[in-house]
Amino acid sequence: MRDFSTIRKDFPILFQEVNDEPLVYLDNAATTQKPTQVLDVLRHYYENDNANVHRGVHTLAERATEDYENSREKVRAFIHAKETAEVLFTRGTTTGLNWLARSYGDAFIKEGDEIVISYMEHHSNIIPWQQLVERKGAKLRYLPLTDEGFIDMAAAKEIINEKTAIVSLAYVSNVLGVINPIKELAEMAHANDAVMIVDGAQAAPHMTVDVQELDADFFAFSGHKMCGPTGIGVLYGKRQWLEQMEPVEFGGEMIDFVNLYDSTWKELPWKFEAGTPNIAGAIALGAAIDYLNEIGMENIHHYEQELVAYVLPKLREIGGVTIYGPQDPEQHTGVIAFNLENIHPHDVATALDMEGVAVRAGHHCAQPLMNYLNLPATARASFYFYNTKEDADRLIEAIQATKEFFKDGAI
Ligand code: 7TS
Repeated sequence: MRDFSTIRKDFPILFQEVNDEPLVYLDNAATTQKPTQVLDVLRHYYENDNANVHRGVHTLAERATEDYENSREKVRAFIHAKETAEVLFTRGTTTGLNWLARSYGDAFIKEGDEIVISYMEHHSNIIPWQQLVERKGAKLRYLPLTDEGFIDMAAAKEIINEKTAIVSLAYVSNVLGVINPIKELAEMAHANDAVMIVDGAQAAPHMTVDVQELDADFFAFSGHKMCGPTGIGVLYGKRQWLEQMEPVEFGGEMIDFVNLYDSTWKELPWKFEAGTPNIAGAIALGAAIDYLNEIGMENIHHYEQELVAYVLPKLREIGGVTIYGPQDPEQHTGVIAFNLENIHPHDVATALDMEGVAVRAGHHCAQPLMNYLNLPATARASFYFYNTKEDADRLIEAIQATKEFFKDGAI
């Protein structure tokens, strides 16, 4: 097993000063940094193998195609899918969820059907469904949350019913730090002949994902939140659904025969991948998966939980800090949304940046959640496995300094 104290060395970007202080990067829920192992693969690909995939017979094209398809196999193993035909490369979680609303939605959703999401969803797991229900005369319903930010399972039993056609939920919240009981919710969905769609953007980078064990019908995630490049992501779907769905985009690469007035598609997964794909991105995502596997997803999860158990009590000790989501560190992931009494979260984030500590402030692309919690915004520190207890200490010190700075009502 890799020693977590030396892992930082793999991430060159972390070794810089911001505002004359060593950088502490705690905005990993937005995007993660990239290790040299992934950067090297990107550079190696463009320096040695760059060619278009699935069309050339020349050596570079064969190499590029092989690497691209090997990467699909790495993704399959990473999420424990049955076959590579069920692994579609996308631009990211947002694209995957939009494809589903278009493709699955257009094929299967009827007037009067209900689509169930929750109040904690990211906008990319809300808006595509708003658009779909409008096109179809269907209805969008929200699962309520408990005070600590868990899905209210008693309410879920009522809301997920025979009218439900789709249940689409985040596995891990990008604000509250909760892990949702997807397996149980998938059972509720299936008992009502609905499909279970999982927004895995904040889960795939941090814990073992087994789509078969969860019995998810679809699972979307982004490469850039798990040490891969931007512009590459994955949509997993069970073959039985993907076979029945139409592609969302049409053009090169995805066709079998093109006649003057109609065409036929390639088999899965290629029928969904129109145009030249993000070849380098997919290959680098494969390298990111190799990198994560070498550390071990279980180890990553445990290490991050250790960091949370270290930082949450210290945050609470500061006084005047409200922490959202579960109060028990064991139930809280490395995403920690908080507010400082009487200080606007944007001022908190700016003050922390002055200390070299990068956090996000705002609504975190979850405006319905902010309204539900009656909050204009929060600050958010989000940890990854390359963060350390020293990073946590720097965060705490910077928050204390911020509190001190604003104590005379300097806002
Ligand atoms: N779903 C969740 C739960 C997310 O956290 C995000 C991005 C997305 C979907 C969209 O992913 P994308 O890669 O397609 O953009 N979340 C955040 C965030 O919390 N701060 O910046 C982006």
